[in-house]
Amino acid sequence: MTISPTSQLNAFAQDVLDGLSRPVRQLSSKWFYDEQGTRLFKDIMRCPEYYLTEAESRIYRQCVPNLLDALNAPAFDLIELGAGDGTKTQILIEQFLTAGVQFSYRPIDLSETALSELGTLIKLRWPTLDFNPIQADYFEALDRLGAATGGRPRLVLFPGANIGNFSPSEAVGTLKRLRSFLNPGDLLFTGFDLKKDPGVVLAAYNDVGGITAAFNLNLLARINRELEGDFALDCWRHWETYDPASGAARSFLLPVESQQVHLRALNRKFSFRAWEPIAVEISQKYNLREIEGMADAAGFTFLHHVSDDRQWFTNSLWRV
Ligand code: AVI
Repeated sequence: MTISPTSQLNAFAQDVLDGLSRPVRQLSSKWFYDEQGTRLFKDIMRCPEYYLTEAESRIYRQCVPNLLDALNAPAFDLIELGAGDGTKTQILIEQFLTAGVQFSYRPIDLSETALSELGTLIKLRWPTLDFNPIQADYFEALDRLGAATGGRPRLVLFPGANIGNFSPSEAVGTLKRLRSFLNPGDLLFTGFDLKKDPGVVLAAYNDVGGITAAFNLNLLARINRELEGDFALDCWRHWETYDPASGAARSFLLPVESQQVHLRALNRKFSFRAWEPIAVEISQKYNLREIEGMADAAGFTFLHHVSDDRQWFTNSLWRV
């Protein structure tokens, strides 16, 4: 298979080509999540060092009265951006049902596998729940949903510190765009990882089992698989940095020796010097004040934060 560099380049190929051609090489973390990457990310969420998932689950166990109070409506639409396996959301669903409110559940995810697994689970647990998944990227899905809700407010969940995988300025742009799809009175509940002991952050992205390393290296393996690349995977190392001033945790892939990589499907070769990095992910950490400033910059009204007891993670509730 040869993908023509002009017309038929798919989005992945185009992104890889652009990213590897930059003076400081870069690959987007959005490409981590092929089947293998999705499996590895599930394993990361079970790592004892990766505190984020458990912290947000604890928040979900306690935030429902706040959410219902802010919604102040007998019925609403629950929209989830990046639903994944929906484990945490089930904590919310259970409590909404116990509270006797009417709601529909619209998870949005790019992964068909994730949504169909979620569907099986939901149908089994709550067969009568109004469940309607959308397989698309966030904005395409919101566009498809349209503005008309029959007067029901929407509660949009943006879980898992996914917003941290954008730089702060990209995050504000994304949140502004998100707001443009919502109606006055709609709510956005976003998970943010908080600035904390740098040792705790670094450990979360450097688990002793090496799962994060395997997750990041899978991106090169994916290039090998899908673009007929020949990255010598054994020669690459995962490297994590954390800058406590900016709050940016960054992941890099580094070759231990110089090498030339041939992407046969693109008919392109890339030379790497030893230890020349490829930047693959930002996982931005914030403080509460910075988050409130983002709400403002994106045109939302900040309502409140629900944080875990260690103040490691927060879910911030904003209104349009
Ligand atoms: C999905 N995202 C919020 C994760 C994070 O923490 O940035 C992705 C991840 N990368 C390495 N470990 C987890």
